Amino acid sequence: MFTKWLGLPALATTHGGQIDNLIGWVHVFMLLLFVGWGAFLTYALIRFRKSANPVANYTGVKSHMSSYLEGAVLVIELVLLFAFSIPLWAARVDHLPSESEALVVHLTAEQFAWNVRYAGPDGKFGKTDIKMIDVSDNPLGIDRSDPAAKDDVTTLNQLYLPANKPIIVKLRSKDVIHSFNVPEFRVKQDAVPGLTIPVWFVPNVTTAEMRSRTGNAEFQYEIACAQLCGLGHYRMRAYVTVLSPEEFQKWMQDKLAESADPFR
Ligand SMILES: [Cu+2]
Repeated sequence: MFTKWLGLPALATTHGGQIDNLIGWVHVFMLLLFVGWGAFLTYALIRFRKSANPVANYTGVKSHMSSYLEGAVLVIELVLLFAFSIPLWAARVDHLPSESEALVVHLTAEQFAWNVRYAGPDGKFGKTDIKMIDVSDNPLGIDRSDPAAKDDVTTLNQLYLPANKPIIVKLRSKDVIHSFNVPEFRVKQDAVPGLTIPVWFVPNVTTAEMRSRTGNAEFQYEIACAQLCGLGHYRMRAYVTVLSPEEFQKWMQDKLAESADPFR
């Protein structure tokens, strides 16, 4: 319900609703606080105006109302933190689905592009070597002599995903801090040089479905780099295409055939 009220982007992952609920409840409580403090300020301005109180009152307030109110605000904030935020954070960050049930994708950010890598049919990512990095031919330095690397599939700025399957994106960066942000997935995570950071989600609306839902035939999920990462930051965007599991299989087969025979 909050997704509509707050005008948030359309939802396209299973956990997205929880994030929107949290954002929504924070808005509701902040609205209550705003109205409450605003009313108190107005009351204080009128009640303690100079003309009604020519002489200072040395006794001060005797009621404990303000302490109770502050206690209530504290309780609400603790509920937000412990009942909503921390469990949601734990579910998103600590409890990753097992890699055998998920599709693992390596996503390596660099100035100013997103390198996508799939393990291929063997499910194993082949070796990489920094010495083999070639900006135009082999941006990830994949060692193709490693048998596990032979069927690895790479793409540039195009992330294809199957719907209704847990996806684990392993984020890396080759140079500076970038950020993986797909608004419809309610996912945003920095890519930090030297670290491999997993992000997981289950996309549940295919690109085709979203196109018919929004009535926009050109709709694309977009990765917008969410950290100012250099002069070319504005053009560091990539597209995410969510396919049905069968379409994804077919896409993967085509990619494999293409890399086996690049001149076909
Ligand atoms: Cu960037």
